[in-house]
Amino acid sequence: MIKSSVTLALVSEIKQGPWIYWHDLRAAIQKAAGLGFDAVELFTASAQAVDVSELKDCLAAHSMRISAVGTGAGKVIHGLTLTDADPEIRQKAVQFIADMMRFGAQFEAPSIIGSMQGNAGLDRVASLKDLAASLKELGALALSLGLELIYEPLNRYETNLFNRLEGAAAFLEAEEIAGVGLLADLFHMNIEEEDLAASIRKNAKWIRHVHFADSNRRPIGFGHTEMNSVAKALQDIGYNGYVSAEAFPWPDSDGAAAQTIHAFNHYFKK
Ligand code: LER
Ligand code: MN
Repeated sequence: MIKSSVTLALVSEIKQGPWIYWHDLRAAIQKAAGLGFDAVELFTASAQAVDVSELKDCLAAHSMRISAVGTGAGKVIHGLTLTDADPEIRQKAVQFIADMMRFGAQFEAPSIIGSMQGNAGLDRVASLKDLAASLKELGALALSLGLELIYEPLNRYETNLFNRLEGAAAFLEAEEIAGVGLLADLFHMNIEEEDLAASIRKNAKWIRHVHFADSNRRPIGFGHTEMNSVAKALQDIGYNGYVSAEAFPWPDSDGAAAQTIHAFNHYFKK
């Protein structure tokens, strides 16, 4: 069964971005549970930013789960990426992600590598070699934690590494990287893919998580992405992970969350 999730940003330095709920962990979990979401996806400043037992209590009180944890704060706050030219920075990036993975694993939540992938430098072959080495190490860690790591192709304005599911899947396969699957972010896909549903079908075996956002990154229903075929593709491939709203809080957090669960129920709870 496909499950619903909504994002929560807890990084005080970041004031805007594609997250539905902001800053208040307890209030967000309570509101998300009230609307009927299955889970919350966390964007935190670091692995230490959230008190584990407090979060566990809060989730238990509302029968909620953590769908995934984002690692992007490593780049946004600390300037770390897996493809930096400086090996010391790459090593710190791996460490930051590994710490986030251990944090998430306490909630059976996989970690996402989005902006932490960085960009290929002038020597693309060398950058891809660095990326493969890090993903191998982190994929092995994910498997040892009983999880998989989720790698996210981003649109061309955010990375020059992999913009489409197909290229990322071919890379993981060619490099024999174990323990790493893909994230299908419908916003990035709307920019890069020819046909979202066809790409989902073609790359079905790699998809571990979905970011649920419309063409303009507002909640689904507030843009022009043709969702019927996307929802049908996810259902047809037997996807049973989370569809997680990583969208702007438009018109505001509560309105965005309400629209998202309305859209989720419409497309996935028929
Ligand atoms: C992260 O999930 C994402 O989609 C990126 O656009 C954030 O930089
Ligand atoms: Mn995303």
